[in-house]
Amino acid sequence: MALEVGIVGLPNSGKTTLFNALTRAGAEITAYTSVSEKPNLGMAPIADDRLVPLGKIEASRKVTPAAIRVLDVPGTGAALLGNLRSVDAILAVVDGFSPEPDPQSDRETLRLELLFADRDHVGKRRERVARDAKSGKPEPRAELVELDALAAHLDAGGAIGDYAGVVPEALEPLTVKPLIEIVNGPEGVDAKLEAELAELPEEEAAAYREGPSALEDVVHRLFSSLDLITFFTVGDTEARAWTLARGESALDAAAAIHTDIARGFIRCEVIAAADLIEHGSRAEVAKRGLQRLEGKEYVVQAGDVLNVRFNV
Ligand SMILES: Nc1nc2c(ncn2[C@@H]2O[C@H](COP(=O)(O)OP(=O)(O)O)[C@@H](O)[C@H]2O)c(=O)[nH]1
Ligand SMILES: [Mg+2]
Repeated sequence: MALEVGIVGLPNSGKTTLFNALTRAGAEITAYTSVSEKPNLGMAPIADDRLVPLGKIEASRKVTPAAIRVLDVPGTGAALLGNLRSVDAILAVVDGFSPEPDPQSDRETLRLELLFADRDHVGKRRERVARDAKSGKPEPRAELVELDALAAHLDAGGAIGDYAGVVPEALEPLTVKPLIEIVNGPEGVDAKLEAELAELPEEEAAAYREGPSALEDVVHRLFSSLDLITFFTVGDTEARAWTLARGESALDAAAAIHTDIARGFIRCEVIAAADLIEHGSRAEVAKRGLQRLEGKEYVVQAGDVLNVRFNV
């Protein structure tokens, strides 16, 4: 399952513009929130400057960056925000570009919208579970007890994030997800500029910018808040980057590539991408003793190039 992030923000804060910048999907931008607006779903490639040099070394026919699923929901109603329950993290867009932006006030409004959406969700789930509990089954009755206690905490002005009791797992509250704030404007991430640059060929966009893309910073913040790492697979067909949670094993990495590869896992050759790029070939890296053979339990390190030996 690819990592998934949801974009939230007040109307016209630039959510869809940021979505386009991240995914290059060219979704329609409207100055007003129209009722016909649908959630946008796309994949955002993650730039990594090691990928092309790695592909050159193995003469890979294709270079594939790692990607994140991005979901852009219009508006902040509880039902719409409910589409975000399964995301791993939230990107909160705050207007920093309009003539008199007020990020502090927008941030607070958005925080309350998320709180409200969670409260609404707890109430709805409580109603449903209460109906199920009438059947006398033990699970809904137990969850109802938990939900009643949580609802009382929320009614008393508390938030899910500061609740000391048990939060039923199925609830997936929005307010406890990692949240990365993006101020959209010249002082933060200029989403409109980035969306325009995303339409240009890579080199032209790079030439236009003075430094790295502001979107790279967004991705870095996402990586650090979710504690993710990148690993690579490099062969003649494809050089590819993948994401993994820090601490996950070579077997987890294999499963991210393909379930068959995980099932037939034998061993895994490991080289640091920096070593492969520096020495220019697997043979040269091996000669220097910089290639290792690891088992399923090996904890993958950021920047590892993995070659899983498997049989099916
Ligand atoms: N000047 C400027 N305009 C922006 C920026 N981001 C969005 N806009 C404009 O603000 C309006 C609303 O943007 P949109 O992405 O549709 O906002 P959403 O309602 O949050 O999805 C559009 O007219 C955009 O062109 C920005 O960074 N700078
Ligand atoms: Mg929009």
